[in-house]
Amino acid sequence: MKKVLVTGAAGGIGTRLRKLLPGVYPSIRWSDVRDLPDRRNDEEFVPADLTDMAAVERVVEGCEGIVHLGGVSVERPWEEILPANLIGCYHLFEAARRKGAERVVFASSNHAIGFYPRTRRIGVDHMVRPDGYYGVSKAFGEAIGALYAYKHGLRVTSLRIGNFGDVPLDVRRLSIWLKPEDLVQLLRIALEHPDIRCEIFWGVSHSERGWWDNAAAFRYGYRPSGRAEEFREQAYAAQAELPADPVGDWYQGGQFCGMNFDRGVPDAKV
Ligand code: 15L
Repeated sequence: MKKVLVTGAAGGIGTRLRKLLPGVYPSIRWSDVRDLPDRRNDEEFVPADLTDMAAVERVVEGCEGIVHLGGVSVERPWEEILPANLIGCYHLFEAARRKGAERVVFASSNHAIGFYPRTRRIGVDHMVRPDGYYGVSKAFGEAIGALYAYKHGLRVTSLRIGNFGDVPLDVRRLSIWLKPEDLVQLLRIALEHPDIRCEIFWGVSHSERGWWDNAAAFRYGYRPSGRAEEFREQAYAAQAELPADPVGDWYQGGQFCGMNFDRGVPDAKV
């Protein structure tokens, strides 16, 4: 990769990647709508609002690989999700096509499938079950990624990220935790593996209680170093402080599932 662009660089994952990626890729352009916290002089930063096509084209120019973290990263009203996550995502893929980028890694989310119960083990061939507008936007991103892969020749990987951080924060996160170094491993596969055309990987470290079949990522060489169960006790202690959530505790998407929940099927157990 001669040059890698990372959008959404001011967010939580982007901020961590600013520490982890420079040792891997010598030339990285960081972008966000807001300035980077504690930006260093040796970092290339190009601001861009994802709703502005011309700005997105400028930011993509000259980049071979793109890691698209940009957009809203939690459940929000549709009026906020639409411009940032759907229109912005279209702009990103279309700019990548126009400017001749080779690869895009799309930061999808477990919330694209949040309405599967925790009793189910699922793969990437199960139909999406978004647990909110945010989850819908991630399913959209995966779909438009596939379009640009098969119609326009981009190499596209969607990472359905579980929960990124140093430790699993609660019992649900024991099943979906992604250690930062394991994300870097997945990004390297997505940006470098010669056989990638269009893939969905689960962004999750090793979990004995995991819900997702990550065989595709393993086939490409993914070997997660994070082991969620090592944090079992602290995750259970944190869980004990949380209120019970009759909807969220049942589903993989957790509390996002219970937001604005009415006439849903909490006891359908499917
Ligand atoms: C996500 O997709 C969010 O970006 C993050 O804030 C967490 O809510 C995470 O999922 C999760 O499910 O824990």
